[in-house]
Amino acid sequence: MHRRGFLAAGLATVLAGPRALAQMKMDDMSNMDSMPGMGGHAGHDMSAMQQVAVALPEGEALRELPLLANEAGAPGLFKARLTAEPAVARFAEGKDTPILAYNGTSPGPLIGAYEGDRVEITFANRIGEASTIHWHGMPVPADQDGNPMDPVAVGADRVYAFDLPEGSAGSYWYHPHPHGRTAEQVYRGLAGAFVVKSKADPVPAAYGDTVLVFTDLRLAGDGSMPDNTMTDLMNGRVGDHVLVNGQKNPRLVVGIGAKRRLRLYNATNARFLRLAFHGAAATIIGTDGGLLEAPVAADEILLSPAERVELVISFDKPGSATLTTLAYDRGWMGAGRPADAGLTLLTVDVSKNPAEPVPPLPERLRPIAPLSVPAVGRRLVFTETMTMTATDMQMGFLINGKAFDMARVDIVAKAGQTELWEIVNQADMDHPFHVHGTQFQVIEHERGGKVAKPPYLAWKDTVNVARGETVRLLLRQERPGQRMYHCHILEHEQLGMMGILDVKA
Ligand SMILES: [Cu+2]
Repeated sequence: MHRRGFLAAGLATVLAGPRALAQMKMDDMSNMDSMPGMGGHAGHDMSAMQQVAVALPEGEALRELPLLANEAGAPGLFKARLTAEPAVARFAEGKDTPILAYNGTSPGPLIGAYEGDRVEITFANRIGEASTIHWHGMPVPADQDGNPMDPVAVGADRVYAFDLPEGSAGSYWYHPHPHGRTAEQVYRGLAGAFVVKSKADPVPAAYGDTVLVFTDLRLAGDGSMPDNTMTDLMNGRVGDHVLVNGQKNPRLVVGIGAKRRLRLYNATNARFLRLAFHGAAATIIGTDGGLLEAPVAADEILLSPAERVELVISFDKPGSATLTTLAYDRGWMGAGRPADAGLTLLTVDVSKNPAEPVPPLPERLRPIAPLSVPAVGRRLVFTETMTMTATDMQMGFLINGKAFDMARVDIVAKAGQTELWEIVNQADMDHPFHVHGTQFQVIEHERGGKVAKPPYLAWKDTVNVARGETVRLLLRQERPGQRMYHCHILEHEQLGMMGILDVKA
């Protein structure tokens, strides 16, 4: 066996070599063979990047996400059923797209509950392979958090039950987290938003509360979703269309002077969204784990995979306001870097008719207590490797030199103890770091010897660690049990960039 390991630094050179290209083509061809009905679609292999994307209709009225109905007849309880099953969506005219859906829709239904509520959700797995539901960012017990160690078998039901603590209001989400199948189940459609609300919300109700879930769709000529290619496994899957609540560039109409509260979710597998509002002023009011202490004006926002941000948008100019993407270089391996700048994700028509007057945004939103002196320090180093044999090429995505092993505990921690985590990205791509079960506070970014503090204190469960960057954060797990931490480019998580944190009581 001829087997060699390549360090990340050598990766680009190796990919440019003819042998690597040939191997990747072979790999994509075998993908195609396993996909019935693919017709002449060339996939996204390295030699066929000029493929024409299927056109999607734009400019339809923005659909609000369907709400998951609460079946509990009692106050303080949220009870419902989420069934994951195959469904058919119509993204492009005349083309049926087989997808995976929660309760028939993708994104899944919006779950809205209040701080203090008890949540009991029965998950019915009808997708034909094991799955779980992970409650991304939520302070739920470890055995209710949909770990890969707790699969829900094909055809089985299981109840996820947890209490939403006071102070937990925030923009969370839910998605599968089964061993080795997360990336595919998510890009095929399984993801939804879970908003925990506070009964004493300082943001004026007149702003509304609109959830915008970004997903990333790739369609073959026949309307089906192609399997992941080698390029997708390396970079994470980036599709051809960024959708908002399942629609391409939908339209919203407001009167001049209106303010809108928007919760933006990056539910894509791997697309980095550097966002800007044109024609309207954006103010950040919250992050993954809820409101900031005070609003912060923002010209642009980098929303890496799995991150969320809460905005208030002021529509003070008549005409068309748009939410668009700006260029962002997150490190791309090989050919086929997607054109990520200049996409219009949402268009808002601001009419000359004045909106009903609304109260101003309060100057203070809520206090955030800074996490204090850490008792323990940890260092997690992200690297990428590639192994080539005569017949195969495999990417590896490692933390501290190791690929994920479900039978191995990587870190043992103590519940209630504050820790300093240093996430060091020595790889050639950005990797958004996520840890389950809690919210953390980023205290420092370091790059090229320069240390910068974040512009505001915030609760986060996902933070981008740019290539060559070190991010330092303070973290405290309150509940015992095993937690996952991983890169939220789901293909990277699947290829090893994940570890297990065991929190002892
Ligand atoms: Cu990654």
